[in-house]
Amino acid sequence: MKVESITLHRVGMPLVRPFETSFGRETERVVLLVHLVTDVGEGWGECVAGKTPGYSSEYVEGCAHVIEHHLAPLLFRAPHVRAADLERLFAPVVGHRMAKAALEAAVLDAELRASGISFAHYLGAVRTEVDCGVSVGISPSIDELLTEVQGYVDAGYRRIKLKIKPGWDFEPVRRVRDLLGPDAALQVDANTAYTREDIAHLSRLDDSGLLLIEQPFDEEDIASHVVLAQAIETPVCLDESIVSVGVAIDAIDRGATSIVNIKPGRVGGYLPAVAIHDACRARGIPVWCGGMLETGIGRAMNVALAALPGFTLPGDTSASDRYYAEDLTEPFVLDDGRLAVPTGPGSGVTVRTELVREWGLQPPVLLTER
Ligand code: NPQ
Ligand code: MG
Repeated sequence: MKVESITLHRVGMPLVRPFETSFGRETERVVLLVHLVTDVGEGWGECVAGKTPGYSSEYVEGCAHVIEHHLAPLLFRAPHVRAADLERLFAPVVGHRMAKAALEAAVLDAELRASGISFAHYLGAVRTEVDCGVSVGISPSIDELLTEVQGYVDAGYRRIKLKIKPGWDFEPVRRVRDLLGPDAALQVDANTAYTREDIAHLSRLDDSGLLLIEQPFDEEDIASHVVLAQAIETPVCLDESIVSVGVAIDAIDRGATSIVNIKPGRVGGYLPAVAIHDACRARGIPVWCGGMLETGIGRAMNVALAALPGFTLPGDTSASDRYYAEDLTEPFVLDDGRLAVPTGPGSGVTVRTELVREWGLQPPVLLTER
């Protein structure tokens, strides 16, 4: 295909409740959307970067800048664009994986819509619905946490993930375990809030029978995760550290991670995400699909990815109403703790362009060749 124009939309999505993690508290999701017009049709992509560089080094304005000044020109200059060629096309730009992933998603969406193929089929899905988990933020009190968790249990979620940080860890986790009973799937995510000195402290989580502990240490600190994995019974799962298939294989070989969280935005797109899935599967490492508070656009594509055979644990692929009263596409609704994998061409969902316009934080930016 030939890319004719790229429009960048900054949209403010009010969250149904504040979402607090070890790195901050969000009340509104500021999201960058990419709308591509090509000679074969249109495509949409969603960028997972946050408003500030508080979670990752990438953030909305940084992504918009690198797309406008560095990535879009590469796309416009290419006579024939195919999603499968983008890693090579974007190689002159180092890093900036979330920005690259947003464009890859839009190219894939346009390409697959034009050929009548769904994301799920193209990526290699083997399921028509996926098991869903939910990520629960840090709460003002344990009582409020228990109320929120009970709501998600009642909604049917098949796995609960609690955000933890120093001062909010084994006590709330133990109380939620008591609420859920011994057989419920429960895991925790520290978002890099601990250090190697906390290993003895973290080992107290072993009493709570967790599925896994996600990313307790710095994203660049694979070594401390190796030490932790040897010291505790709870499986260690890396998220922020896994930025490429090479790092994934290295972390697995070194014993730093026995389960992997795959987020397409973090690794540069859906095709790199499939490569990590394949590498993990070949090594017997279970994977699950992470979440970045996506709107229906990113959610649709994540649900398709989560239908691949190696995704054997429930993902953070929650229903739309976990985060948003109204979604930018038709809503994803939980059915018996599962979401249906979209079957239509491309992402299979329709973007509500009137909402994109209404919730736009500034006028859309149209990019064309020169
Ligand atoms: C995680 N997601 O698994 C992330 C963290 C996260 C669902 O827990 C704005 C930008 C808000 C990035 C909130 C979940 C975010 C964000 C949470 C990332 O680590
Ligand atoms: Mg995480």
